[in-house]
Amino acid sequence: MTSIIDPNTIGKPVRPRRHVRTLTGYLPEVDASGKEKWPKGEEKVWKSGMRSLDNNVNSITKSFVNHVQTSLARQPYNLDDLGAYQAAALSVRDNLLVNWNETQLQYTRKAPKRAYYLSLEFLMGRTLDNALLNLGLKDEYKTSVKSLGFSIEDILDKERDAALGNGGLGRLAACYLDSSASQELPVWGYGLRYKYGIFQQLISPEGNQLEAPDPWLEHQNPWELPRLDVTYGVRFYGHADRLDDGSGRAIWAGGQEVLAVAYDVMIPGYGTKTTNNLRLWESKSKRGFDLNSFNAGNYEKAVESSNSASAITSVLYPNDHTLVTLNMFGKELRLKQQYFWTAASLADILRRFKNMGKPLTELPDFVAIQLNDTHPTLAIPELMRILIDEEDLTWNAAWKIVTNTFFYTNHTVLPEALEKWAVPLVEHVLPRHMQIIYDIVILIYLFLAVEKKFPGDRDRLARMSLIEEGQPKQVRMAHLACIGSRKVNGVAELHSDLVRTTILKDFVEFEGFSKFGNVTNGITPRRWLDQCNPELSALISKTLKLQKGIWLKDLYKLEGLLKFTENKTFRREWAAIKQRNKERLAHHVLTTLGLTVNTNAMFDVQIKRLHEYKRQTLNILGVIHRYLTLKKMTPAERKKVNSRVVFFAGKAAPAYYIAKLTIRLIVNVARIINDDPETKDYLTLYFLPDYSVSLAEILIPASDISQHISTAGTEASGTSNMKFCLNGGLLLGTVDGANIEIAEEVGESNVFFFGHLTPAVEDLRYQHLYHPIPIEENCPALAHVLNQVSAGLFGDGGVYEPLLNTIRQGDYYLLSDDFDSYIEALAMVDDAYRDRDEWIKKSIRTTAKACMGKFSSDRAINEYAESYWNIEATPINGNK
Ligand code: 26V
Repeated sequence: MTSIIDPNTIGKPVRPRRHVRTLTGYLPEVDASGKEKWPKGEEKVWKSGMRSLDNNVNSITKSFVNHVQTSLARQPYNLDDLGAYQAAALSVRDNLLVNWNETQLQYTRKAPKRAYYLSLEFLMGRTLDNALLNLGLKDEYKTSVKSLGFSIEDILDKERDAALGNGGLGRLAACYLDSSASQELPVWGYGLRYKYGIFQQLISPEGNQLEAPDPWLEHQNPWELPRLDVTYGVRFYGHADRLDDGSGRAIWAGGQEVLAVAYDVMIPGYGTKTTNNLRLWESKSKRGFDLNSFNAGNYEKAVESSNSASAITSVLYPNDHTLVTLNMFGKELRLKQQYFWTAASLADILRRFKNMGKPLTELPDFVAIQLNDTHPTLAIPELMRILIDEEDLTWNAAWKIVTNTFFYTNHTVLPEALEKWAVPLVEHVLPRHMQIIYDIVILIYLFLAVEKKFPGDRDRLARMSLIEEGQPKQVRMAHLACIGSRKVNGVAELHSDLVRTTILKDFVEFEGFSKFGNVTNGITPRRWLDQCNPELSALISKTLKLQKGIWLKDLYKLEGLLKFTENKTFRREWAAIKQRNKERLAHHVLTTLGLTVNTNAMFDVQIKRLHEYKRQTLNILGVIHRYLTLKKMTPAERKKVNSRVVFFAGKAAPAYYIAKLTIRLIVNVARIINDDPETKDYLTLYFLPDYSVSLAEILIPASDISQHISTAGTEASGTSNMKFCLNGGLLLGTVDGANIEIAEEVGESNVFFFGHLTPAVEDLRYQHLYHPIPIEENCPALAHVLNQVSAGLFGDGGVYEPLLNTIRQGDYYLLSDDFDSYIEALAMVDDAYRDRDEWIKKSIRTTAKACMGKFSSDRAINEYAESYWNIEATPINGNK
């Protein structure tokens, strides 16, 4: 293929920089020595932080009406809730913009070291409520819209979730952005602006999950700023020719060139002026459509390149099994997504760095790049390519810069979830990067280090290699991320230990223990307490006699609640709030599904992606066991039973058959149980469709007990466990992930643990495989439940056979080994709940202790800032 593209434009801003000037009479003139000369009166305004909008109720109302008439071009006497939401959002956005501008200006001037969080997923949820709370303007807006005849709750409810993520990994990224801005840390996020977020989940009458697209950008999105002038070219395919001048350089040319366009999302800190940036890239064709084909009457061909370019950011991939089973076309597109995003982000980061006029060898002094899982690992060979091919650095100099700039967080040790890319595919899509990866293999592994440290240890070399042998050969992204980073971490103590002793063991022996750390995940208390549970937040402030602005930024203060566990009035208020949150959830179920929920029962919640390792199946089989037990009881016996309502929510990856069958079983069990007059006062069950951040905000505050019951050693951390605790919900869980650290904080008497421990898991799996015991012997109670399902108690039993067989044969996730202790743990929960007063004390202790400071994302992000990125808080002048 001949190149019609100038290779020199790749990675460079496509449009030349414009000539910019200062608004005269408004900002200081800076003379040659850097001295500022301010226009009269302006310096005081700027430095006192007054360069913000006037935010009394009157001016808010004016700004609201103004946006209705101008930005929205609507009549003020003809406005619906959606219009009101948009006007309110635009008016709030004005505040964010002023702060955002000031923050970016000061970052440029002060030039602190910055961190960049590269994540393929940012599960932001809704923004308006969060922005109002962070800006401290909720009351003012409430009053203002009320005076205009609207209710703030209805307006907030009109916003669609920004659902650019699958689950925990994407939500963690969102919490970290909130904490970075709240801690005044110079952190930017980089991601993709998917046209469609995670699919919408519908449930068919038979109980099957159906997927529908999530056109979240259907209406104008007030929270993003299109930066149509911030664009970079990104190349795919073509050919890479090494120069034979001994420099190691190559020229990569030809192929397809796609344009990356920036969209900025403002990230306000809580109670600070700092407003950071999340930059999302959209792909589009560089040349629009092909005029020659168009003129020749071939319209399809004319738009082909435009379609293939915009396809890159069209949809977020659901993770789990679709990634494993993707066809070649899907795999190629996902690889293109990853490269498109890392290339555009790196080009942008380097442009900003270069504007400082520093040599590239100083890049690690000013830039830290965090790789959120292996998805952005191509950034490592990409930075090598830029430094060697475009900047003329030697291999060693480039490698030194790279390995001091990147940091890698691992989020799973499940072998099937570790990313690998087929070598022929990488060679085809990114020929130059494949060369660089091979160079790393040869130089680092064979000649430089591994071979010297462990001479002749061929097995070790093969285990550690970046390339896995096989048909086809595959690039192991976790190895590349590890070898190319300065530090590596897991997301909870147990998980980080597993990373060090299993998947990256050889690397620990090679590079030393100190490169491998742990940063236990955290959650933002702003969204996950103040926003989702305003009544509890108010009670805490009243009880601690502290403004919420204080304790929401120092969650360790919650320990002060401990001494109130013995205070009856406080306990009553605490319980009343939980009750109202349960009623709020019941109201939601009534209005969305038309079903009535018994709010006098204990609320038991399991909400997370559907996956065999998370064991929703264990939960539903436990529910069936309870149902069968209730059926055997006399009415008098039943009266003594603790009433329980079980909630499930979560999406299954579209190609994950077994997970979808689990949903079907849950829905059909619910249908039978909820209708059974003998038992329905004691046990009911709901599957709430289309799980989202906003749904979690309703479910979590209403929970008495929540389930985190993964097979030990499989859940890296979990973060919803922390959210439940913060809202006074108790945990039922396995000794896995962050459950362990939560129990350490609160004391084991406030957490209900069950199941085998991590070290036993491998042996049990071995036993299942080589010395299987029939399930009737291993766990008769479970065998009985399975037989009832097979016999058709919940509709055609045959449908569920493939699901039941995963337990009967092999039982990889050890349901039969943990079932009995699970049922025992549930009985302990019932016992504990019977003593309601003691339960409320446990609930208070859980909020106060388990989730005091440790599980705030402020703590987590500070650990990254101090021990990893080496960045410091950069207060913005005039911070509130
Ligand atoms: C991906 C796949 C893809 C192939 C099939 C199986 C499978 C299983 C899991 C995953 C997800 C991997 C990355 C991930 O989302 N990890 C989650 O990260 C959260 C934030 O650190 C953490 O709390 C969760 O425990 C962890 O599962």
